Amino acid sequence: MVGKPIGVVSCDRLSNTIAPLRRYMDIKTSAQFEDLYRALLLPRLIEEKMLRLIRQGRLSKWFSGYGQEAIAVGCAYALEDADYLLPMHRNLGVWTTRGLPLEKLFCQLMGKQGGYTKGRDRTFHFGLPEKNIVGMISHLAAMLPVADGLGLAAQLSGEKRVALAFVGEGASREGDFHEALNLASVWKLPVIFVVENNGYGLSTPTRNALPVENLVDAGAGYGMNAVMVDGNDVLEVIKEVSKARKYAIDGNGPTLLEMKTFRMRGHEEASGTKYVPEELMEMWATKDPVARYEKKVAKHVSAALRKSIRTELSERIEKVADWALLQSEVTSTTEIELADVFAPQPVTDAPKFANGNTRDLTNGSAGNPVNGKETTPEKEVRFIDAISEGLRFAMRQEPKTILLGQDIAEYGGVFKVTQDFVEEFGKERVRNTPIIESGAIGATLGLALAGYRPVIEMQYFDFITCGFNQIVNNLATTHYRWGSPVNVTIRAPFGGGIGAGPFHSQSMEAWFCHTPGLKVVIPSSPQDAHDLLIASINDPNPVLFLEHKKMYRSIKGPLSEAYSHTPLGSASLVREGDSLTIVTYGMGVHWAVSEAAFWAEKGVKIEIVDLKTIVPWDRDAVLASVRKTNRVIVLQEGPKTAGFGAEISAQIAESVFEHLEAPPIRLGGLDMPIPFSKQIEDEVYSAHSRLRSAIESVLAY
Ligand SMILES: Cc1ncc(C[n+]2csc(CCOP(=O)(O)OP(=O)(O)O)c2C)c(N)n1
Repeated sequence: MVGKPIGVVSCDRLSNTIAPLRRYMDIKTSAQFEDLYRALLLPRLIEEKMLRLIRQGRLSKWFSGYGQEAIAVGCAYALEDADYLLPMHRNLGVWTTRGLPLEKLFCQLMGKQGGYTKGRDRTFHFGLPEKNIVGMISHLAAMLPVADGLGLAAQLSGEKRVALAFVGEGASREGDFHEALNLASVWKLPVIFVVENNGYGLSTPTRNALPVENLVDAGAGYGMNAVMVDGNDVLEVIKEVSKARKYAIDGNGPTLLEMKTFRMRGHEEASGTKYVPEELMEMWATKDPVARYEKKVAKHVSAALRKSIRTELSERIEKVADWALLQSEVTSTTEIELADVFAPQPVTDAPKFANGNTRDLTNGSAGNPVNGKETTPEKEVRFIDAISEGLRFAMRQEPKTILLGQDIAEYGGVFKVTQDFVEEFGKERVRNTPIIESGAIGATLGLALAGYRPVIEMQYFDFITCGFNQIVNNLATTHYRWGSPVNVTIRAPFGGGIGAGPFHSQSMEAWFCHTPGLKVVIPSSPQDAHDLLIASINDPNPVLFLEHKKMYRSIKGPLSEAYSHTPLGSASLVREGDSLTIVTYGMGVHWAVSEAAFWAEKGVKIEIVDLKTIVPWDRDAVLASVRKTNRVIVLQEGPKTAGFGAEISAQIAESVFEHLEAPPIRLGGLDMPIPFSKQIEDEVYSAHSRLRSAIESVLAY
């Protein structure tokens, strides 16, 4: 790679930017050594400036990478611009080496107007798609599975690019570390995992957290290439990352690089280093990466030149910092903030029809016995078949639709939703994952950021808890924090009534409704399941799509032979009435329909609103119905306390109180784990067993 054009870090006084660097696998000429010197020195000098600002009380918080610059700079330097970088809290050198305008970077670091996250997230928690940098969340190790997804995207598209993710040795004990390394190795993904072993995880020394002396020894356990690197030698970092990159793009899979270094400052500036023995600090001070590099390349970059570079960069930093400090604090409005929680939905999801049919739903929703008006032929299908068909449609519609899940390929999934999919779409697009919910969900984020639209199947909804962090903190927050849409659909068979006990029966949708940035869909009819699944996959936001497993084979209904866009967030009036409204979703719709038939014989007309999507939910439809009937039961299958029904009920009370002739009643499962015994589940736990008496009391009020 010698002979690539030379790039120089320069102060471009016109554009006020530091020019992006060029990268070399092999640095030989004096100009190249000078170029790298500038790259290494820049984050050091910015750090020093930030530390001065903290001492002056002009900056609130700072996570220092002082003494560790060779790692961030070396990694970014060794990669191509197309490669993905996933930096952590001590990796300022990633940003500077990728050539960000210092003005904007400083605004971000100081929380000023004009920063990358518009004041929505702190210091280094932001991604920059145009620079192929993916932003971290606070949760340690959570970005490692995301790197897998980016690597998978590169592998699927045949692009020669890698994803490099950083993690501290402390965070390497998190499950995401193990899940990510495992997945990358099994799928031979072009990913480089860089462990920055800096001696401490907050106050805990490495020896108290790791059962092995060297993390590279763990590489064998993942069947992975693993190399120990002197993390304070920028040339060695560049050499090893370059080798790992070549190894990855040649199709050999991931590499684990353990980079030994030391944290020379407190965990964050305010916390100090009292617990670190003096001798350690002194010993590592002798290995300072900037001083070492200066010594090593003295004959290429003279003392005089180094001095002038230092002066030039320092002056530039002072100037930018002074300017940034004068920028205004971030301000915004409710409208602006709420508008960015979700990526805007396209006006239509413009389906490319698999069979050329179209269907007009403007007069109502399909599968809706009251106001549906079908214009194309229908067939009678089971709930599960409608889901399979919807999924198949989405797969045909867009080749970037990728399915992931446990046992979903040849086996067809435990419920057989993806039976025969491998035959039609191939194993690249229908992928069995290891048993790693968090690792696999994290990987879907990477795929989505790279332009794919992954659909992941949870084997059972209950196991989604093992991937909770990725969903609520990573998928759901990304668009709001730094603007990248996250088109991921998580399918999950949920619900009880099948005698499956506490861990295969849960309806815990409420956990996810409390998570801004995530949509939650719960269809009750085959047609809705089909159409809403396609709409979910077309939606540029993370969507949790819950499929009631008891309904898979017990519920049948018409399915139109064509697809028409059904927007997320609109409810159906399943049955019209005037005495009482039941607002519900999922299995509750079927309970309500059979109960309404019973009351109809007594002349009581019950109206049923099927929400279909609970985030966002159709408030207008609910309130309109309650205004009409003046009595309401909100019915859910999951436990009553803090269930989603509580939200609906509260909003009814807040908004149409004066229309109510009885208090809004919430009906849900008992607040207890779901019992294995069918008798206890059906007759004690289930809300269904209490529906009739609830209706009686609301009518009698
Ligand atoms: C999941 C999670 N647990 C705890 C924390 C709080 N925390 C932030 S940094 C840190 C220490 C991290 O140590 P290490 O991974 O070695 O990285 P270093 O800070 O040393 O670079 C801790 C415990 C967190 N951010 N995320």
